[in-house]
Amino acid sequence: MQNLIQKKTACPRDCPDACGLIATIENGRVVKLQGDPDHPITQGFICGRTSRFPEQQNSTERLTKPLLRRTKSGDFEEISWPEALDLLANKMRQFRSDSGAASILQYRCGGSLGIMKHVGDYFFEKFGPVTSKSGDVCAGAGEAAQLTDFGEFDSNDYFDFHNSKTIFLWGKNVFISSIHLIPELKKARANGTKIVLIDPVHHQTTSIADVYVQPRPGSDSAIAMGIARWLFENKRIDPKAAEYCDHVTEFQALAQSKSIAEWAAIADVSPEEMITLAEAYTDGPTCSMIGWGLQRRRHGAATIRAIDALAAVSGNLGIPGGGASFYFVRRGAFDFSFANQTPAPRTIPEPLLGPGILAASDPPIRMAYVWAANPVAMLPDSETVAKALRTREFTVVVDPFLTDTAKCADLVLPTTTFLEEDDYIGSYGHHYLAEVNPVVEPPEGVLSDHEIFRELSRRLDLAEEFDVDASVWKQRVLQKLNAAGITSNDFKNGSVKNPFVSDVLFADRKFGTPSGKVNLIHELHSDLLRVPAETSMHVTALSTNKSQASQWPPETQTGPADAAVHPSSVPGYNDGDVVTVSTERGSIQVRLCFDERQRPDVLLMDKGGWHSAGRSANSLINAEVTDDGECAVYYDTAAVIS
Ligand SMILES: Nc1nc2c(c(=O)[nH]1)N[C@H]1C(S)=C(S)[C@@H](COP(=O)(O)OP(=O)(O)OC[C@H]3O[C@@H](n4cnc5c(=O)[nH]c(N)nc54)[C@H](O)[C@@H]3O)O[C@H]1N2
Ligand SMILES: Nc1nc2c(c(=O)[nH]1)N[C@H]1C(S)=C(S)[C@@H](COP(=O)(O)OP(=O)(O)OC[C@H]3O[C@@H](n4cnc5c(=O)[nH]c(N)nc54)[C@H](O)[C@@H]3O)O[C@H]1N2
Ligand SMILES: [Mo]
Repeated sequence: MQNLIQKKTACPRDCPDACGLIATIENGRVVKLQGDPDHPITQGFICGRTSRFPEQQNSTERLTKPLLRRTKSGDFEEISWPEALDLLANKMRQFRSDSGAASILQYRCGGSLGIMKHVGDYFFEKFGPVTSKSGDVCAGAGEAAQLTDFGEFDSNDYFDFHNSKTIFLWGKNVFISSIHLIPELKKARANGTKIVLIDPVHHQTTSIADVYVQPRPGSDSAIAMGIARWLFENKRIDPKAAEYCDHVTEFQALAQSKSIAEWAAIADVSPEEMITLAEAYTDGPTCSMIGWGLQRRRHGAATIRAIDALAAVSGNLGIPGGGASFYFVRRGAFDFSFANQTPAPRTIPEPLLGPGILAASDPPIRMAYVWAANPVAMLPDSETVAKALRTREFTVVVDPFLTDTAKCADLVLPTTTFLEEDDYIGSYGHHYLAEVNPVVEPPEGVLSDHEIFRELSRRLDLAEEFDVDASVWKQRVLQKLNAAGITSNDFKNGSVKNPFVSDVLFADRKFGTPSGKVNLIHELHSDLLRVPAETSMHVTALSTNKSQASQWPPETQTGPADAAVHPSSVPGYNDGDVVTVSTERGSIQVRLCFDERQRPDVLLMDKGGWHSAGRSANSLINAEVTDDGECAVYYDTAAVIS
């Protein structure tokens, strides 16, 4: 056990838990990752996908040389960094002077939630600004909904649910997406808190739920309305609701426009289940923990608004143990006052990236710079995204690995992993901030995103601001915290709690809306007011504990992907059959896995399968935006089996 050293860092992978990590290093290689026992959320344990990450970190699949395809039909060849950076800088300058900076698109997603990645966005702002994305495929609908309702989106303290009598998990699989909630929810339950799970997909979180209902996908607004109707009928509405909510009368009229049985029918639950839910809801304080899945649907924003309204009229906002928690303010403690001074000349809604690039004109998108993202595998309509990137005059992809997206590039730049990064993170699942430390050196020939921008800045007359060490930017983003008495030293031994948040959000019942009151939803789209005629299966590709989005070990990406279905939805087929799933977007082969616990209208897959291996669910998914917030409609594409 000699030569082993341990260093602390934090995990900037796209996950609400944003863990504190302890890396064990042997001869310059990370050999083990563990949870930091001192981190208040991590409490010493981490997920399988990240504890296994050292294999990916040290794998021979890591890119270490820039790769260039000199002609569209040619193969990649290794080139030197100076050649790669000169070429890239020349292209950027050329497109900007010929067609304007709008002819360049920069796109990044969840490869790292590091705060320093925003400095990269700012680099493109100062160079251009260039075309960028609008909306958010991950959480856009829920964020837009809560902005409309409350004027902001944040949550009570992470541990506040220990004050709840009832916890409603609206479409949340904590066994995959928030594993550090598992012991805490178990503890709450042991102390008498009731846990209610509402999820069309049967999964492991049912094992810690006292009540489980499995409604029709996309029907949570009907559940919220059914519960609200029961609350009005049984006089369980907060008598003071009108003092801090607008539209109480109209909301009541909407909830009472249908009977409880009618709302139950829309949600495909029994009236008895609806009443059980309503009774549980009134046994408060009741905290609504709203997952991210249910808003990635056509009416995703309205869904979250209905849940928000229920929390408001029942008196559950602004009290310990209450709340409608969708998101925790992640970046708010960091200072970005220098950025976002000049708006992008053009934006493309993120879910429509593929068709949007192809349709853009005046100027067309001539160049794309994709970093910390794998849009071919992860955005809807994989094939169109791939085509859009392949057909640009110059596409650059920056990634540690040769992903589906990198394969569409003209130039691929190898970059660092989170174990080689120097950064800060916040979290969208709690209020702790942490420092990301380079625990090892990157492989020879690999530059961090920051170093790439630094090199480009020298070639693009931006050196004065950008040719500086990462530490300079890290100081700059800390200015707001400094003013609150927190310095970089406070991060050295682990996490720092965001000093700008309160334990109970909206304790004064003042909201950031124009009227200062909650803006209750009082209209629903006609689709949400009737039992849908269509009953076909919908492709539902969800997070899996085996990977972070498309970041799978390559050996897992062979053969047809698994698709779990209820046997009754595929008459004539057997468990294990390899079949074709087709949608109006495309088709792929899958292996059927029968699961009697699932609804017949759901075809369940792992998210993040590789397009190049024929395993990407997104080659089946329509590119479409949600009712608000430009989130992706990931789970509403109907499929047939043949
Ligand atoms: N291991 C692992 N962890 C991850 C990720 C990963 O890829 N792998 N991804 C990360 C990312 S990018 C994010 S955004 C987070 C959150 O990642 P998500 O996977 O979005 O997490 P959940 O909030 O659990 O939301 C998924 C749940 O929503 C449910 N759902 C879908 N539609 C509906 C509906 O109409 N109604 C209701 N009630 N429920 C519905 C699904 O059945 C599922 O159980 O997790 C992160 N954590
Ligand atoms: N069908 C379906 N599709 C989905 C979802 C779903 O539920 N169903 N979930 C959606 C959600 S919630 C999200 S957030 C998106 C996620 O979409 P993405 O963020 O595009 O997903 P990843 O596959 O994690 O791709 C991130 C890439 O960044 C690379 N990377 C890691 N660190 C760095 C770094 O420091 N710098 C650079 N340059 N690269 C780095 C990784 O190697 C990886 O290839 O996917 C969405 N797609
Ligand atoms: Mo996400």
